[in-house]
Amino acid sequence: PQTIYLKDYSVPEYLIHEVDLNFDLGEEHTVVVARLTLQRNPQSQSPNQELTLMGEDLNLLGVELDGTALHAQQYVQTDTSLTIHQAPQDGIFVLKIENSINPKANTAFEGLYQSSTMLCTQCEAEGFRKITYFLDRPDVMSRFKTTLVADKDKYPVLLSNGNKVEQGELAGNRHWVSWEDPFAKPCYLFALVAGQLECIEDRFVTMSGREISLQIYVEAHDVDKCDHAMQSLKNAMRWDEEVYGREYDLDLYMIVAVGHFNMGAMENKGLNIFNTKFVLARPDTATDSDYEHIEGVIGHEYFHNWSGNRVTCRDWFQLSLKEGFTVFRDQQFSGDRASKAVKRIEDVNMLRARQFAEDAGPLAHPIRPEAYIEINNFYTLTVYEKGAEVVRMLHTLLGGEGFRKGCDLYFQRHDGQAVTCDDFVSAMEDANGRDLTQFRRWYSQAGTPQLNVEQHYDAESGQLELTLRQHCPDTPGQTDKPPLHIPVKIGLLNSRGQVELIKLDGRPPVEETVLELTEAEQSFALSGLAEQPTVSWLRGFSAPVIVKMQRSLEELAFLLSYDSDTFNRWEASQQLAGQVIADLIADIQQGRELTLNPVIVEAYTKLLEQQWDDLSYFSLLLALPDESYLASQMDVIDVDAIHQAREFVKKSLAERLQAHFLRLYRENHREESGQFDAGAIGRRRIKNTCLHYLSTLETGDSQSLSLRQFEGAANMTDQMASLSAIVNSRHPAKQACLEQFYRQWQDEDLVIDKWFALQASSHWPGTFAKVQQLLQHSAFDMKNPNRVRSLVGAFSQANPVHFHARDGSGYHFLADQVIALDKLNPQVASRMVTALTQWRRYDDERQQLMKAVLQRIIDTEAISTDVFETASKSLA
Ligand code: HT7
Ligand code: ZN
Repeated sequence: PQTIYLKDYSVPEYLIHEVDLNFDLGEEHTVVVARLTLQRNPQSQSPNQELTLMGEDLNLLGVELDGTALHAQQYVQTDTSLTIHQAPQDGIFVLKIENSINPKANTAFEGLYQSSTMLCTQCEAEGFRKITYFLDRPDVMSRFKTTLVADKDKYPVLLSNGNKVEQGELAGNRHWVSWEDPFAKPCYLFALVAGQLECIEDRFVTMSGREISLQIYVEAHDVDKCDHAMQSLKNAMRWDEEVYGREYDLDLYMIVAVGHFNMGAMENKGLNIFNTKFVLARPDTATDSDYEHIEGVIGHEYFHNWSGNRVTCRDWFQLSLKEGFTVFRDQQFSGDRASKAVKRIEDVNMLRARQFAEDAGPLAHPIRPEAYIEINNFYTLTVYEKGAEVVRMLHTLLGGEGFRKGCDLYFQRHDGQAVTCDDFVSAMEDANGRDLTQFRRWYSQAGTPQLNVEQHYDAESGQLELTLRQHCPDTPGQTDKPPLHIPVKIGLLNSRGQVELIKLDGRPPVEETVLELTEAEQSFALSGLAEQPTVSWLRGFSAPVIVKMQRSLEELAFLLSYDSDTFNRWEASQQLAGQVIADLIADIQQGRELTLNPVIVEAYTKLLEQQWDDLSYFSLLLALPDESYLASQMDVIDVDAIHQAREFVKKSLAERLQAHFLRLYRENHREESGQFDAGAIGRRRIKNTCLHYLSTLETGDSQSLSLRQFEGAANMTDQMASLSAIVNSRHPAKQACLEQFYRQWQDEDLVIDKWFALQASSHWPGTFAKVQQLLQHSAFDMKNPNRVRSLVGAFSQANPVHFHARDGSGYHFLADQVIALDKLNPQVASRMVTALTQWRRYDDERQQLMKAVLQRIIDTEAISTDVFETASKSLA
């Protein structure tokens, strides 16, 4: 397979000003007629006189140039292209291309495909070339006019980008609708939808007084699950006006929910297409976390209208330009909507558990990659989540106002353009008069920097010297990396746990400051300190780095009690529990008897005896670090010891603090069904945290507590939490509850996904056999990405003990599924392979087993380039 390099970028040889598309839609046979108005790009230096358009899986029916049919000698067709010889070099010309496609046969869900009874498109990154021949690259921006023709009964609703301009009836019970998008856009933002859909409507009045019609399209049985998505959309529209001064530009904003979708959602201009998972919610079918994700994803796609659509990417290496920035914007939005502290912790938790692993493994790449085989493999945690952290660091360095000035300049300068990450940083520099040359290294350097911090207090002078050293480990293709520009936010605490002011470089004293680390080693002198303070490092997780420092359990308990930074307070709880668990892991490995360190019991008791306003935050303080985070702290991951040690701590805490957990449970247990405010969410969260601890006791009382909650649950959060407690313990009603749940929800696909995922991620013995049985279940469907993720994905990515079974059965299972899935959907198959990429982190035996299945995948005949790239780079 061919590798594409950023260094080879050159401007397009031709421009396409206008695109007039006509679709005659049928599920197995759709005819596409494209009239392209082209011109040679005056900026192109290429001597090439040919016009090469990209196209895949297309059946070409005819080509005309300026009204004259071309004969077969005037063009050449390959599996991936159509080249017109002697294309006009001067002036505007029109190319008419007619081709047919088969949406029903398209199980890869790129281009035009069928989902249930509807037809829909997914064009990012390179799906448009599966619809018609085109210059399928984001720096070719065109105005689109689209006419859809279809059977009236099968496809009563016909949608595309922009505004509906005309419609009419045809003979044979057919009809047509024409759409026009006034904004030039790259073809990856093109969309069409046809189907039997119901529409939920609302309106939004923009800050300049324009009325926007908001429409959500779903299948009839889902009409009662759209209220939250609609409210989220209105919240996002208002928020973008208030925080970024950005207003929506068309008169219509449409969202369509589809059941078969490779990712979460897609920001097509004026016509977003969403995975149903990120639209549909009713209190009895969706959990609080589903509600939060829906609001986040609706916001994300809406925010793309500016950060992605009005200003787009020059090429796919710049993907983080739109994705990192938009994730940062959606994180800010969700933080403003609920609890900033909780949102930040959840985001960092995910980043550290998953992106840090990616950055330390064989697939590590900079947020702006330099080479790829298959661009779909680069929609990664690094591009999205680390990309958002890089934007957040700009926000930290420039301050809120400076960052906003930079954004305003960026949008004003580049509106209607396809630009680069460098252009984004330049706007930040120019708006703020700052030099960000060194900061730009974050875009090109892979790997998670490590920060060593030291402090030296001199009682005589009252000075505290802070010394920071940075080092970024080698990653594939990158060694000896130069230092980065890292913002390190700090605060000080005195021995009574109060804020100690920071006096640095003669500046006025402040409660908190950002140290700008630019050298490999750098010292900062803080003055006027009567006693040695405790430093609270990297507040709010101000940079995506690993801080290396030893803290005693007592020091961590002190920070857990007194740090005024909500992130670092939680961080102290994680490190404290992490250290206790790490000691137990060592005990297990040495065959020693296990006893619980009383420090953690004291720390938890203190937390449990306090009053908390933000109960969601309180539950996070009580949550033990995830197994994946604990694994990231070990040189050689020992999945069994991690699991055993963590379960031991959970159960021991439950035994010692049973009365507290039970009291908290009772105080917060209400039969609430439809409440989705911070108070109700917090109550459910803390209550279910308590239930989680109590269920480890496996007493008659704890079992009836979870069973009672399961039977009386008035919302999905409570129902899932209790079912999870039951499934992950020796509960006598386990099988009955699982059956009852299935019977109750068999007609709700998204709930059945939860049912699969819960069983696939259970740590209880016998899970692997269960997963194999579930693969044969009538509700399992390899063609549905959500179902695959909920069974194969949950087992391989959220069930370390069973997936990493010593006999390699989990690895073989995954390889079998990847190979089968690859024939249908290479994109999703490739994502499943990532569960195997961390093989170097395990013991020798497991390493051999994982390598062998990766090799088996690579050696499979006709394996896709998607899977080939992920598997072969994993082994490299
Ligand atoms: N920009 C969208 C990316 C996306 C996508 C990429 C590859 C294949 C399928 C896809 N579906 C959506 C989503 C987003 O980040 O907003
Ligand atoms: Zn996005």
